[in-house]
Amino acid sequence: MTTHYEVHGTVARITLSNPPVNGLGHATRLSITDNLQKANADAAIKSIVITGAGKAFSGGADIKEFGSPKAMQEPNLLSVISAVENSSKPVVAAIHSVCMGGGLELALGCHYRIAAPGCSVALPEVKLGLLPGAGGTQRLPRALGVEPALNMIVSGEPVKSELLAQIPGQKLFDKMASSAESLQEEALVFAQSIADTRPLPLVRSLPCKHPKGDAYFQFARNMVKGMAKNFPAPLKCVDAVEAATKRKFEDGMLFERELFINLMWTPESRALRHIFMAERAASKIPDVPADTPQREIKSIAVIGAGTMGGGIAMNFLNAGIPVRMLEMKQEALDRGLATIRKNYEAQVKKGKLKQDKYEQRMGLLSTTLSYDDLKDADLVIEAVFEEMGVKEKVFKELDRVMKPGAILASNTSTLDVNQIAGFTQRPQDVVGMHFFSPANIMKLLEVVRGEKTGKDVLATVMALAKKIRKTAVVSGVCDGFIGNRMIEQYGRQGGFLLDEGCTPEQVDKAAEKFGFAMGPFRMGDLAGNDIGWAIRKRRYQEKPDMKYSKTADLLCEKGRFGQKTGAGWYDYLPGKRDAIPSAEVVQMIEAHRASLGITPRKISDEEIVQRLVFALVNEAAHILEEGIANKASDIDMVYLMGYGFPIFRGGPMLYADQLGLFNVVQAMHRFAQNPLDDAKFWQPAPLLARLAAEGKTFN
Ligand code: T1G
Repeated sequence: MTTHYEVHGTVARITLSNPPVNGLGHATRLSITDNLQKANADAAIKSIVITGAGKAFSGGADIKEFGSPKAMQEPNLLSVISAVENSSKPVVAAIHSVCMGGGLELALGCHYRIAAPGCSVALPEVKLGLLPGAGGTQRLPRALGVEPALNMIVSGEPVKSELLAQIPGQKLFDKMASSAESLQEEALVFAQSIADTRPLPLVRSLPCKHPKGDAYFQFARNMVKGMAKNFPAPLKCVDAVEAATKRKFEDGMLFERELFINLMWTPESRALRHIFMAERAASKIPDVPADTPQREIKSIAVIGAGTMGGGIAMNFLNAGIPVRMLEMKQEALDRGLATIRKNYEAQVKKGKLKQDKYEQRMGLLSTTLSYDDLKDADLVIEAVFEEMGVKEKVFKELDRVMKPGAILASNTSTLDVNQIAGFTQRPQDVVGMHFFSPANIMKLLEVVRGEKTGKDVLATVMALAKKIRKTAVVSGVCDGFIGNRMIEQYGRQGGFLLDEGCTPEQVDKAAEKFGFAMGPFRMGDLAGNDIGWAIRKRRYQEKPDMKYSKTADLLCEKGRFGQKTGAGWYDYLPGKRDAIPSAEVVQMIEAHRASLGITPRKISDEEIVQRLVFALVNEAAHILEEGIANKASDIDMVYLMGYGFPIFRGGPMLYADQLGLFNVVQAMHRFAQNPLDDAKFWQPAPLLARLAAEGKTFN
């Protein structure tokens, strides 16, 4: 049963009941039409109410059905909405909480709509690379007016029901309920009141015009072109709404359908739908049941008030959780506090944060120089110097002072969390929480699971990550976890490409044309080339047979660490961040090639991109088969949220799937023939080789 049917006097109420958000999957659609027929066949029924159980009226079409025959199986959503419009008895939509996508389209097919205040109303299909595909682009402009409707459709953003009800002339809501609690009662009374009256004209029969027609839509196209780089859907939204003002309703519907189906098959929509599901799947850990008891987190301690410590603290302050920050010296605390204050004041100045909110957050922050003051915190996160000796001291202290049951987290970006846990008597309470700089901005959080980390600790940290609006991905313990381990191979390929004939600018431009926010060399200059240098020095000790280009070391030996030293792979004017190609660096690279007897060759952008991206894919396949990551979509989330992989491509694993793993492996065999590259690295990971041979995909 996915809808309930009840009779109240002369009113039949159909309640969608398909948790968690009343997605309009096939079974639900069928149940709606069955109950509509039932109400129409019952002479005692004079009017009908449709509403939703639980936390939504309806979150729209069932995204999980997309790409399967079920999504189009009759009655499809268009048929359901037609059945509502053709009902011989008036149908009233009683809307609350969430009314999105196909859910709003269903409501627009009803004869009347009554809404509770505080309901989030949206047509968010554009965020999935689509447009409303069940009449939303044709009915919403008729109900709301062309401009407010187009804004909602192109942005996909929710608007509160009470705001929509205030739009002059709007016919979206015939009545606003006084509260969410009284909605159902008021809907039944309203349904009775209209039972024997002539129903209002259907939304589809309302006029739809814009006074400045062509000029307005041209303006709208120009606006959308700017923000829709790489995404085809927003412009198609404009086309569909314009059709509502120019074509008969039926023709507009056919046009909308054509656009919707075309968008459904674009790689960009495939990517966005993949990300929607991947983001939610990331919080599910295979061997940690959803109902695993969580520890209560009422207060947090942060060790270290540097850039990371301050950014980490802000996440919790923003979520209203008190934070106590510890440093070894008062001036370090003062500096850390001043940085947090500066960050907030900048947001207040930009109007992104209200003054009272800022003060409330600062009121939640306290500082101390003594570990003893931390003992009551429920979770402590250390963000001290990335050196095992320092971590040892910190965790031994934490083990001494923290109350039993406190979670001890390390923000380490590469060090062994098992070894850190070994410094304590409570390894089950130790976990890695790897934030990405700037920690209060970057959405990614790698949750590093030690061998002994408790399942309740994981469940607690994953839930807390959601609370601080982070996308948390669980990683096993290895050097670099998921993202840094992958980016190391990406960087190695960048170095080889320089040795073989590329300039830093050529590699960066190819990567940025592919869609990376920043190519490897501009990114190195931003993050600091000395970070990679330190890791390579460690590598040369640990893995002497791992092949590296020496170019990056030569650069660092010249002190060219990047923007922070005014010069790196590129030159920078004082105080400016624009990367200027450096003749000195090109000469350095050419001299280095000559010293190796390498004759530079012309390398195509395609080869550059394939070597950079397939290096990520191959390393990720190893990470997956070693169980460091639980699923391929987790790896996509890491690389999308933390490393600037282009959203419209859905992540390295989805991108490889869409290219075909067979083609990826073929390219890797070609790269392995190149004597200047690392043939050993290009042996496809066994998992990748197997999937390619079987014609399968990662996801
Ligand atoms: N279909 C299937 N499952 C959905 C879903 C949907 N539309 N929306 C949410 N879920 C699942 C989600 O995967 C998660 O599952 C659980 O519900 C809670 O989600 C023809 C074609 C509704 C505002 O784009 O914006 O209609 O992880 O964690 O924070 O024109 O979900 O528990 O297994 O996000 O309270 C258009 C997308 C579809 C709405 C609730 N609709 N959803 O937020 O919970 S296309 C959307 C959301 C369409 C028509 C077209 C949010 C929410 P699990 P959650 P939340």
